Amino acid sequence: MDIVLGLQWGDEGKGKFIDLISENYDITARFNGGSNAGHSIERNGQRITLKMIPSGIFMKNVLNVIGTGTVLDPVSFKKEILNLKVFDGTIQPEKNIIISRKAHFVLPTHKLLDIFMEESPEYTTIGTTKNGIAQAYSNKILRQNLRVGDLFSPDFKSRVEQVMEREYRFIAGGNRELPSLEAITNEFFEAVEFLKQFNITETEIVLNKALSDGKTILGEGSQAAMLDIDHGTYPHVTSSSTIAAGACSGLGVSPKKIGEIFGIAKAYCTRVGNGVFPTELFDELGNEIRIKGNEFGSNTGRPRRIGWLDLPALKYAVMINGVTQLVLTKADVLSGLKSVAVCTHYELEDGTIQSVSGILPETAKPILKWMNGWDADFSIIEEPTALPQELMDFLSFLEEELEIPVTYLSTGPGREQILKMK
Ligand code: 2SA
Ligand code: MG
Repeated sequence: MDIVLGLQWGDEGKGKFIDLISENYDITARFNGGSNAGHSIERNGQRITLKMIPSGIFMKNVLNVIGTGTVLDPVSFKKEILNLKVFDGTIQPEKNIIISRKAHFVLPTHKLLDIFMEESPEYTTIGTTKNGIAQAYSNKILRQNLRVGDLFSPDFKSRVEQVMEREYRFIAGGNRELPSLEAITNEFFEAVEFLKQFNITETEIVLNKALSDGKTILGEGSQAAMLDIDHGTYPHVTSSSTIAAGACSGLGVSPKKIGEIFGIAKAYCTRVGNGVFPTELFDELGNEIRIKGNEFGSNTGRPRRIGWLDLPALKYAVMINGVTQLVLTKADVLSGLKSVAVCTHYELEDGTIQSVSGILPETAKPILKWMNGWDADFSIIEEPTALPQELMDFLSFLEEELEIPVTYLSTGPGREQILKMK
């Protein structure tokens, strides 16, 4: 099994890359997260953002797995499937998506709780996508949640109602305007009915059997390393395991079965939501990059924060994931700048210099290395040899620092705009 994951704070372009390489695999499998993901894919000049559906869905012969480590919101999933069918009428998602019995449900009250906690001064504001992700995962850890496979048990309805009533009461205490409990409960059960047309099964067995039959699997991560619940910039992280190890636990596949680990990084950094971001740009240049790079949340539309490439954080991400190949995206967005910066180290308050870090101390000063910028019409570049020398120097610098090869370079948002470098 190979794995694709983001190395920064998300939106590195995982969807596009998976769409490109998934034709080489028999199966793509999502191992973490839920409808908080936004994997953008372009087809015939049109763009669709996948949230829960694995990015291999456009390949007719690829089986798509929603794995055990994910949290599934049936209401959002139903909308996503209906939307996908409008986008491309030839796709039959019921035939080539299978769902883990052990994936956890996101209940409607989880989403209300997410909004409640984000807006209440009594909680730390994370800047979540308000999809109820943390609430579903925390109920899982508390062992109070319902799993997808529970929908087959006779007491499913009463158990859902019990949890929802309890959570609704908790939020309603705050004098807030809420949708009626009955309406959201009905909507949930309708969406659960819709879900029944999918094969809900022990995906671990399907995946491991596929591997022993010589089939190939691509594990698809959502969010990214610096948003990992354990290793990211806590508390401003998501609630799942976003790293390579999370693919093993989230899919039930042994670490011994892992081959290539593709890490996706942008030539600069972005992040949405709150949290530490040492290289953040607050000036007009940051704004220009945001607009040129279309850096707005693909689901929520939130403007993304922009900053220079952060090597100490990227080195940390490469290290904890064991990345074997780097896929660099959005270098084209920086085209035309006279010079570009990379943060190579942090200087801490006591003068210590740090070159690898997953903590990114709030008071650390980023030490920037300025390099010559590049300028090219990326829309006509079809070969690595046509790339500007300054960009090649930038790539060599990254390879030296990170000690891994840059094997793909994205040259624009279009599906074909990607170069195989090695
Ligand atoms: P959550 O909703 O509980 O997972 O939020 C917790 C933190 O994780 C961040 N997060 C993301 N960051 C970037 N992209 C994400 N997906 C969408 C996209 C986001 C969107 O691809 O554009 O549409 O706004 C994503 N999902 C979660 C989030 O910002 C919090 O910092
Ligand atoms: Mg995204």
